[in-house]
Amino acid sequence: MTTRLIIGGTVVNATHTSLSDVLIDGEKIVGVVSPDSEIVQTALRGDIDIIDASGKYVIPGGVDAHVHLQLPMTPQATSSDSFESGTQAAAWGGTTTVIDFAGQIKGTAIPEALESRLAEASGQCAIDYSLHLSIGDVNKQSLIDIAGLVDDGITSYKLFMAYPDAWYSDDGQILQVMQLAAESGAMTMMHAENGIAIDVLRDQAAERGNLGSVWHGRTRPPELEGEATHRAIQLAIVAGAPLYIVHLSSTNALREVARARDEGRNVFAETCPQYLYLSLEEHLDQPGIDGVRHICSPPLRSSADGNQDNLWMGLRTDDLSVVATDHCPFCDAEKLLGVDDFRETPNGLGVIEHRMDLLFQGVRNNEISLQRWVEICSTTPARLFGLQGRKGIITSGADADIVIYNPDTEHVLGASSHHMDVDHSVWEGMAVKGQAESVLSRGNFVIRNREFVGNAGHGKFLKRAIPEPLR
Ligand code: DUC
Ligand code: ZN
Ligand code: ZN
Repeated sequence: MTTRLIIGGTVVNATHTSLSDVLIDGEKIVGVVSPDSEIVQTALRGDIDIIDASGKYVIPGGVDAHVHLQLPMTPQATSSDSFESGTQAAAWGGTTTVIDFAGQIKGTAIPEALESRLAEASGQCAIDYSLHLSIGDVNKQSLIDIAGLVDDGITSYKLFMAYPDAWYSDDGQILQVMQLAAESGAMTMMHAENGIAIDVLRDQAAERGNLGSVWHGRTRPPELEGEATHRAIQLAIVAGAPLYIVHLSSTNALREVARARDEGRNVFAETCPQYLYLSLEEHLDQPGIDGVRHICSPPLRSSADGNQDNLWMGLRTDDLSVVATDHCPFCDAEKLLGVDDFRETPNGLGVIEHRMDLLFQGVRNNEISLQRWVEICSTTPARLFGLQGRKGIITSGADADIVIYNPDTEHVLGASSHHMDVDHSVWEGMAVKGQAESVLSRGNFVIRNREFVGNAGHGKFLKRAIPEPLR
């Protein structure tokens, strides 16, 4: 087992920042100690790998709680990052844990969905990974199967109020699943958009010949995200279950979450970098390939009402608890399927590599504090999804998932330099300051001084504990 000592850095946890050295034995952190402590002096006299982090931040590896690698979104389009390429790209950006999804499509069984997704990921990942379950068919048998999921370490599942022809669950089905979650302690995640109303708007737009990419946004108005978020919260209250709203994009939905949290409910929400930085006017409302590259669901929102500013504020006030990516990239050939009809575009974009850097710009711009950056990108997602104590924290006993982050490195995001397996970037030309310089996963270097030294298969499947959803 290798012993390593990270010296000279500023250790940033969600709760405090300190000038400490970090001692690693094998896969675990065994000490976060003062540089002049006896333990450091003894370690320095031994056979030890010294990592100099002077002038850098030493942060817990990022936990991206929402990604879609090699997801067959439609018969014609599978998200372009594989488990191998996507987890490598995540590591380049300072993320050391990803949670993807196994999907139970209508008419299929949950155990098979899980088994096949686990087989796809096995041996491919450069960093640790886990799976939520997307539930597309709530019936008698699936309710039995869902109840047993926690024993397999799957302690969270996603339901959909959108997509009536595919993933949709009605309110009764949602309530039943939430009742199970209330019993088991699992976390229910919700895609909160009113899909029935959205489908009416989409049909009406198409009948009028409104098929450009901006109509993807105009037919999914923020009111229908707000309404669904409200309804999901009420159902969770009735069931007595905690609730996690995924990919929250609008002020309308944020208000509903804030109100519930003000009432003391165990309601949480994640937003994504694309909703913090990109907008309907500037990015989605473009002709041709430029527009369809920005189609994701929920859609990019208008900036006219200060939506992005409100989301940053939500991160400050803790009404938004997590930033995940919903990484789901498609190459231009797949995106072009919808260039004449937005409804044919596979939804999603690529961001897994850039989440930590994009949110660090929020620190630089005084939108969030350094500790809050760590909290929303690592510590809270670990806690809400049953990885508390293992991931998202630099403390004795935790996995040695650690990033040496250089706050002074300037770089420009774009397709020629990124490691995501997608042939364009919605972040093209964006200049940022701050970069993961070295990345350790369970004590092993994945990135060392901006060189990839990891391997597919290092990443282990994480069976997760019951989440700790207390506010
Ligand atoms: N929801 C997701 O979480 N990801 C991709 C598309 C969607 O609707
Ligand atoms: Zn969704
Ligand atoms: Zn998603």
